[in-house]
Amino acid sequence: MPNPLYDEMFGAHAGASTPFLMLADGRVVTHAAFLEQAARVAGALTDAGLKPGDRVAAQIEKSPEALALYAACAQAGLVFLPLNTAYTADELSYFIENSGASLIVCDASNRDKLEAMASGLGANVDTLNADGSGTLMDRAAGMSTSFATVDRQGDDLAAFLYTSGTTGRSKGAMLTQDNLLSNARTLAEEWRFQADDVLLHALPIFHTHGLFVATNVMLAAGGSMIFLPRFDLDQIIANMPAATSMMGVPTFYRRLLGDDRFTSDLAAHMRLFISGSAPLLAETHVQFETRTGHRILERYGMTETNMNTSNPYDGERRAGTVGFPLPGVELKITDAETGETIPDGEVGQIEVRGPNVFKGYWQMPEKTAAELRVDGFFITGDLGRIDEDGYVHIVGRNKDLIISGGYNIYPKEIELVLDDQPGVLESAVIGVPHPDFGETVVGVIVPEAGQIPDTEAMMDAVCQSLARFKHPRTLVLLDELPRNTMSKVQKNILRDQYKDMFAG
Ligand code: MCA
Ligand code: AMP
Repeated sequence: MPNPLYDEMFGAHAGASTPFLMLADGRVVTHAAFLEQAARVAGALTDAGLKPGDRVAAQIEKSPEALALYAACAQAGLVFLPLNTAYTADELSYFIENSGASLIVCDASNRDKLEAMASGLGANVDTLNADGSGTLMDRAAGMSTSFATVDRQGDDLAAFLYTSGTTGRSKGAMLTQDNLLSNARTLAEEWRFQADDVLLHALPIFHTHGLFVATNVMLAAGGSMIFLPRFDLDQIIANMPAATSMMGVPTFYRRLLGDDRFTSDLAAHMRLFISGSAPLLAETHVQFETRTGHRILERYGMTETNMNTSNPYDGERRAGTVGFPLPGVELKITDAETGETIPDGEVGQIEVRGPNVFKGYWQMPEKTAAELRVDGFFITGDLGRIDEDGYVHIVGRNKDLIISGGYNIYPKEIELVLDDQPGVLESAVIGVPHPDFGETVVGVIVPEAGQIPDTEAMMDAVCQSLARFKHPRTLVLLDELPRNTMSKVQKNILRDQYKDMFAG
């Protein structure tokens, strides 16, 4: 009986002695060894009483074992729920409670904190550390290297990924086996990945880009990855000669261009550089080509949809655009008021439909209905236009979102914390241009009459509640926020006022 995701992505490599993961310390994990380890982990998970459809939340460092947990969930029919390692206990408790996760896998250093939380929510806790040690692997060591793959249908859930919202409440995007599989197949083909490809992998594996784009594409192609724990310029430069390709957020490419060791010689043998998760400035695209002769291939996606568009592998990779809808993906530009399709060339909201589009938000039917139309089109919240040659341009966002170094930050989440602080009447959080991260966070605070709020105490409160990458890099005090005639805060005026604060 089938399990489409496991069978095609993982099972297809059973017994293969080909390299899958090449680690910074020189170790190589073959496909066969990886799958044996995944089978052991699947055994440990089911032995602990987990049943198909149960959620497994993981806040763990990047490692081969962490990836084996993803494969094990696929094999055992469990729903994998990866979580950013930067999330605080406050953030985690919401995800765990909302998802109803049965198991939380975390670093041993967080065990006590998470156990206290988990016991109230009926979840168990296992540990998995960056070096592959921990209770999960201890139990897995006693399991068989073969595991009877659990039957699944393409429409069954494979993963939940939490994405924040404009109301400040995160939503669990439910991704099916077919969502992941269809996108991996399409991308591997569109970008011509083959078994002899070696991907330089320095992205985190708790978001779509590092897990479902980079890793799934390499699994679909049967290639290998130089699997680095994080983006580190020295490591990237040292490992590039052994790679054929790289995927990254624009910050990766800006940082490479800022290093003199990154020369055309170093990049000459590379087949492909891909960028996504945030806008790649046309300027970065041009500088990269001038330095290396390579035109970065930019693509566009979302947590809810995986990848929607891509610049062509053959043909012109047009700077400042995200290319064409992928095969099987329909994309239209609509009027935000009427939902009607508008003519090419005009700016409107981007809507997409296809096998890549998620099933909805976990236990949030109203939010699902507000964004996912009954005819299957998903309203992305991005604003764009299609040019005369069919290239899609993203020109802005219809949602209040900041993207810093490829991480999404919803201002509302931060405003809720700031507004709660003593002496604060109200706040507005905005994104301003930043030379390294693309955008960075600024908090604008309006004090209550006669009050001078303690900004240090405010930052402490933010640290307590929110992940480091969401923290405002500065707080400014203003007497009042600019508002339009409808009393809506005009963030565009604030963004304009502070746009040069971090200019490089
Ligand atoms: C780290 N910091 C950040 C960020 N990353 N602050 C804001 N934005 C960030 N992205 C914090 C650090 O904790 C540190 O705090 C300080 O900023 C500077 O850290 P630095 O050493 O410069 O950062 P880093 O550790 O080198 O990380 C930067 C990074 C990393 C390499 C760009 O953020 C990264 O790997 N980003 C990739 C994100 C990603 O995978 N996104 C895909 C989402 P302190 O000052 O306390 O030391 S999936 C997606 O978007 C869709 C679906 C798509 O289309 O792909
Ligand atoms: P998320 O699903 O939360 O990880 O982020 C998805 C959002 O990232 C999209 O809705 C876009 O706003 C943005 N995004 C992803 N890729 C690109 C890109 N190539 N250019 C511009 N924005 C992008």
